[in-house]
Amino acid sequence: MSNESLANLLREERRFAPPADLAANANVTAEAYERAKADRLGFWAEQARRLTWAAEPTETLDWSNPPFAKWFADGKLNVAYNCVDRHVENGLGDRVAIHFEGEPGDTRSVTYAELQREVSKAAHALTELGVRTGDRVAIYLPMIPETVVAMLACARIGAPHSVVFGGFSADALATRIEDADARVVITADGGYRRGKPSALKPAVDEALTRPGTENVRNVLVVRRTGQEVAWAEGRDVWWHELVDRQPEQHTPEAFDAEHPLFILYTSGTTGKPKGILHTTGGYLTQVSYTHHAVFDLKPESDVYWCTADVGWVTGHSYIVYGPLSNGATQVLYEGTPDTPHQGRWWEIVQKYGVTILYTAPTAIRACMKWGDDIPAKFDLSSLRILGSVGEPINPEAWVWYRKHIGADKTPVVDTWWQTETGGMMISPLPGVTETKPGSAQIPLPGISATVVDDDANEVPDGSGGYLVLTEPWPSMLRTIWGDDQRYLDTYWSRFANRYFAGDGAKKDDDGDIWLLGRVDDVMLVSGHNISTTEVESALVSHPKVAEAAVVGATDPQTTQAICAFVILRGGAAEEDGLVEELRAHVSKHLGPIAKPKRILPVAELPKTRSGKIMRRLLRDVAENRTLGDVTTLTDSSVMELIQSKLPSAA
Ligand code: 6R9
Repeated sequence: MSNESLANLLREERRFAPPADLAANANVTAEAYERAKADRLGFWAEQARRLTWAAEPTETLDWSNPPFAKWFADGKLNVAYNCVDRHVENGLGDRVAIHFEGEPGDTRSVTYAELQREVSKAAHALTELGVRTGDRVAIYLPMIPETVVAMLACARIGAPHSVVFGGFSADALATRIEDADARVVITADGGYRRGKPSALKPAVDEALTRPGTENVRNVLVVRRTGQEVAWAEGRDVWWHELVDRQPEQHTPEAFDAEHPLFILYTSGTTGKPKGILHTTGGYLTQVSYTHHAVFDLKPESDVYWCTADVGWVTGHSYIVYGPLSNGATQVLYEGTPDTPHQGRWWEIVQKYGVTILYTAPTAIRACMKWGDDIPAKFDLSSLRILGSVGEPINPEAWVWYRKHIGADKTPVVDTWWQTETGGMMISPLPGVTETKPGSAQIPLPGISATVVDDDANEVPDGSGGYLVLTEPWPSMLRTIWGDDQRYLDTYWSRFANRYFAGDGAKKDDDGDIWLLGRVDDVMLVSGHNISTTEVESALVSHPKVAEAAVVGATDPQTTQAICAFVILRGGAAEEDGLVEELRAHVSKHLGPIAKPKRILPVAELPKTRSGKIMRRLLRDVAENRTLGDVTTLTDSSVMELIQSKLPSAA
């Protein structure tokens, strides 16, 4: 990247104050920032007391061997006890923990008392299979209550889990099983997606034929769809046969605060996936606190719904560990948003009276594309807070979300964080912050983040650079599983004593932070660094554009030329002159330097399961190269569709 900081092109003037009643009753007020600033470690020590410890920690942070952190190191606790048992002991056993909604329409409500029995039985079952404290368990399941039970059962016996997306291939699963050296795989016959059963077990069977997976002794199989499965006698065990016959009581053992809780693999653009390691006490402290603060959770009255897949870190932190440690009632939905119709999500909000909704910009843009009339058919008046995560949210999508889902009154909290950060880091607080569409705004209380230039100097307000975290935080990754050197190289070597997040960012004139996409995606056009995010947001602000992905393609004149792929709204047809109109629109909003050289209307964009656009594949297309690794793509046919459109692009 050249020395010139990211161009600061986008201007956003809209502001939204917190609703007065929310501000008056907010869980966290402005005073928290002051308190955390005055005594950051004291602040986190106080948040750790949200949890129930078997041995209270006396030490908050041990940073004597940076960047290898130890938080609350002499404390002991059990995560499953904190997420389940203590609520039952507090008389909340009858509270619903999970309202499960299967894609075919089957439903099941699981109370905290039932969850305690299920987790206890599953913990005994894993022990019967020989799983011991410290052994790794791979989980490859659809979005069903057993997935939550399986994760908590692992946590209960101190066996770190490695959840692998149900959509990943046998190869991807095998690599992850091998890297973590898993002893047991928990899977299902299949799950429901897009109106039909889709199989999971065959991918496990295939993965276990690969070298490196020999240490898997058993496969525990949940029956979800009832489809035929191949069976390896002696290795495969039905969940309902093994788990159901176990005792309903199980004594949780307390583990060290730094005992490994889970490994979660991030795809990365090159090289083998990185196994991000999270531990127990600090992780649970931060996910519990941020879920309470950012969603203003009132567990006795709120119905919370995070639409993420549990195989994404968002599902770990904000379906399983954050909400359950807070005693929340939540919705768990198995399927896709448009099955059997494009109003399915809004039907679910109406049915359960969802008050807090947490989703990703990709889903919001899909809903924009389907049309405003669809959510308008449902009663969404229960909603009081809307959250966004996964990508920068385009200001237009933010405003649409607030207006069409949030009745133009609910705060939208745009939460920036990563698999590596474990929990939310930068976000408005719904009862405190005057929000700005498109900006994650300020570090949460207790979090230290800033934007620096190439030489690690903090940039002044109004300038762009790289996002860094300047102090350790409780839910930070502890290392990359089995590869401390890669941990140092990836996150701690770009700038001394700063965690390098890999994201471009800018500070606006008020000092608020705007995320500008991955640094690898930044474009260099005639000597200017231009963020893909800003050009995409300018395109999405055009009434005919629902979604846009922008890449820099090698260009003899300008180093890189901006190439945009756009999805038109509501199936708007591609008209003569539209491409010119869009180019002019970007030029007007951001300046001529940001005007795309090529704009290509497409039907779909390549995305990961967490909804992130895979720009590197689009760059391959734009530069006429053969495609790189597509194994983490949701739907690989999308690329064929895009390539077939290419000849008309120039
Ligand atoms: C939680 C999660 C992390 C990367 C991150 C950034 C992007 C996530 C964002 C956001 C802008 C937000 N990202 N949230 N960018 N605004 N609110 O997404 O984890 O899958 O590891 O991805 O996602 O680029 O670095 P993960």
